[in-house]
Amino acid sequence: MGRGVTATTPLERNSPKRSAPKSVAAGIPAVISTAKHGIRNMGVISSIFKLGKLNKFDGFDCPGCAWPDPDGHRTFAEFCENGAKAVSDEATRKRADPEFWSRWTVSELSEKSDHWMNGQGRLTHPMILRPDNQRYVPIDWDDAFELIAQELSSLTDPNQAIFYTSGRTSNEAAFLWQLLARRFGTNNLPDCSNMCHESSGVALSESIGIGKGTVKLDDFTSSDLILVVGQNPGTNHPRMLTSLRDAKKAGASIISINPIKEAGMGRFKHPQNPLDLLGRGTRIADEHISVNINGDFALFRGFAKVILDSQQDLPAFVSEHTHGFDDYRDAVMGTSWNEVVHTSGVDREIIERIGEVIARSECMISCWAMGLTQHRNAVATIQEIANVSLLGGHIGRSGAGLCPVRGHSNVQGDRTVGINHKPTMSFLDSLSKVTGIESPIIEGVDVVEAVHRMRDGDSTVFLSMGGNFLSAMSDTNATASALTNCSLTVQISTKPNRSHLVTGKTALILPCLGRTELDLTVSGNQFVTVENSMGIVHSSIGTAKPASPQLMSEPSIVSGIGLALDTKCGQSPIDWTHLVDDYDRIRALIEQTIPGFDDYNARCRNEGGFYLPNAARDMVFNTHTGKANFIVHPITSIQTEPDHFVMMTIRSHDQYNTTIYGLDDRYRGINKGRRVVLVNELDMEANGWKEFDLVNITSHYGGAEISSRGWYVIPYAIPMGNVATYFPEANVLVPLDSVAEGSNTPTSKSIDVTITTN
Ligand SMILES: Nc1nc2c(c(=O)[nH]1)N[C@H]1C(S)=C(S)[C@@H](COP(=O)(O)OP(=O)(O)OC[C@H]3O[C@@H](n4cnc5c(=O)[nH]c(N)nc54)[C@H](O)[C@@H]3O)O[C@H]1N2
Ligand SMILES: Nc1nc2c(c(=O)[nH]1)N[C@H]1C(S)=C(S)[C@@H](COP(=O)(O)OP(=O)(O)OC[C@H]3O[C@@H](n4cnc5c(=O)[nH]c(N)nc54)[C@H](O)[C@@H]3O)O[C@H]1N2
Ligand SMILES: [Mo]
Repeated sequence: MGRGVTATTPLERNSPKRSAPKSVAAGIPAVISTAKHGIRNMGVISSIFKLGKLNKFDGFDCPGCAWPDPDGHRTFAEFCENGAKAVSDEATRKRADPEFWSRWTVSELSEKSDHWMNGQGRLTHPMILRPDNQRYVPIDWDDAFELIAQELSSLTDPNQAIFYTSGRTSNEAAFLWQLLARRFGTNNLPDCSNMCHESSGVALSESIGIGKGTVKLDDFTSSDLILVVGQNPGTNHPRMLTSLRDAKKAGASIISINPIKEAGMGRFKHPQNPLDLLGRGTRIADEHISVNINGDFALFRGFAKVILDSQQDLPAFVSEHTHGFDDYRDAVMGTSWNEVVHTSGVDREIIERIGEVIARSECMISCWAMGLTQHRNAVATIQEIANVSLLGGHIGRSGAGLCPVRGHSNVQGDRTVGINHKPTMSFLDSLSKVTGIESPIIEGVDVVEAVHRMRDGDSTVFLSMGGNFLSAMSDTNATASALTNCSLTVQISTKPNRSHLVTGKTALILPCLGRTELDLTVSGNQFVTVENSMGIVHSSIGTAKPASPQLMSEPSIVSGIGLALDTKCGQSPIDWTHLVDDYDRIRALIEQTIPGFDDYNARCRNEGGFYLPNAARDMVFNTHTGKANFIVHPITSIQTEPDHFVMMTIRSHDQYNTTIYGLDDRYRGINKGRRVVLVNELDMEANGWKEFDLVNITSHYGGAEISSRGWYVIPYAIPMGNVATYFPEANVLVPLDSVAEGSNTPTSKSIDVTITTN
């Protein structure tokens, strides 16, 4: 690798420790853990102040996840342990300043762990790594913008540039970012949702005519059955546990479908409710179904068999609002129980019992996250869940619906405002009309295609609005060779990460304000807007003093690049400075370009914001048939050789994607280490492995192999033949071309592996 930099994370010298997995989520330990993080990072006073502003109407949106806040009312502060960690991580007093960057070469830094890197604190100055240099040095903002414009203008084809986006970016910054890319002439706008909920978007657009979920938060308390499939809310969406608890109290049954029993689906104690903290907590899941990794399609097909068997007449919803029922019924009836049971790994008796519960449900909500989206057949699996929901008419009805639970706090909003490598013609036309630019019409690349293009030398400038592309992407070494092949890589970031080390010949770090910080322009402190998982757009305003006077806001960085580009490539019709002086002007452009944002500036100032239109919720299905579609696929799942394992890569409790807060996974009882592989005890016995044995893992795809050494074996209650590792460490093992059909999402949850000892 150029500059002697290692792309993958270093091995861990000491073996991890183990304690019993937890069955209760949140409660006192979570409060203590929150306090610890808050206090350690920013002091008691500022910690209380900051959390007081978190997710309040006049505060900032929690950067932790995209779970919505209650409509109309909020508790003292709607926050959770992991939201608090995200906030205090941004508010750290430590600084990765020019002195820090002068102390280390990038190659030395690449030997450090991600936990250590993040612990160095906030970035403070724009920095440059010049060709053949080993250390970053400071650069003036104007010089940085000039250099980017110079590189971009020297490209012979605009598609040689790539504009990546991570989902923490606000609507305003994201709109400007796509405007910059399209003004330059490319739709190369890959984003983190390509690795995340792309499969949900593709699947639901075909099934119900909108690539988003259909439920509102209130639906949870009027639902009688909630399925939580392939999701770990206790860690990744802790505030969802409050909604599940309330749903439970209002009479809903909750079923968890997951290869492992996650703590949050056991019992839950609300961290801000003193009575809850003293008691045993509320039991969340009534039933846990331990499905094989990637066995969900078969499981839901089994449910469909039971439902169809129990239905006397065709429900009115099916005849009035759907298309394709007869073909679907034939496919379901033609599926054998043997195939269902064998592929799902779930007993027929259980499928029949739960199938009956689903058949009887009047209003069912199905929630899912990465456990469904990151498989080869992810789109088909999500469409099968949609099929099962259509059978019972669980759409457009109070208490029912489809609920893909988004990850990054504004990943859904970024898409809505135009971060899309495959934009519709109507969006492009509208953008041209409103802004005066000539929108490019050639389809852009997603993350996987972007790696291919850079690796092949077809794209040579990579600009990143947030995120950590190197570590988040699959096939770390392939991604590294793509990035190092570039002439320029630019990272707009808040904290140091590995994408600052594995870079193009020239690399820039442009440090920006975080969501918690004051964003002052000539027109005063600006707020931004974000869209949560349920399609509510609302405001977020920072109040904290910026980590460094040198920081610029994301919109002003885009404007800086835009202005420099105008100087180099000829004037564009966009008045960048005017736009970023007052974000109302950016919102006015969004309103004119994108349907659903009427009175944007007024409505985003309302307490709680406003809902974007959602046709499917109103029983209008904008599909090619004009109805909700049953879509038929044959049952599939990952096939492996008998001595192979299927590996899923998951998040621990102490991380936010590639940002590692600590080395403990408290709920799963794994401490002081992350290079672990969770294995069923019977598989350990059969292979002669003992707890903490060091093993090597090799992934297999299309005849090629990738090996990674130094993983500690941990016995865990996971189906036989299945294993789990943490992301991003295990990303090196996810083959670049192993992707979901239809969405091209890396199959981070189904990797064919073998495990060996030295
Ligand atoms: N604290 C914290 N919060 C976060 C994040 C974070 O890293 N930390 N990340 C944010 C982001 S971007 C996202 S996308 C979300 C991610 O939220 P999740 O999707 O909950 O995250 P993962 O850890 O990837 O968990 C996937 C879950 O799916 C299960 N699973 C894996 N394979 C299968 C399968 O084949 N079938 C079924 N039924 N289950 C399966 C795993 O056991 C695990 O419980 O969280 C967001 N919130
Ligand atoms: N194997 C495997 N791989 C996965 C996944 C998996 O489950 N398994 N999950 C995938 C998923 S769901 C996702 S969403 C992606 C995540 O991919 P990304 O979104 O690219 O990665 P993050 O780790 O969230 O990005 C962290 C960095 O963002 C920067 N940052 C934080 N806050 C801000 C801000 O306010 N502004 C700016 N400009 N920068 C900021 C910081 O510098 C930090 O280092 O990873 C994917 N990769
Ligand atoms: Mo995500």
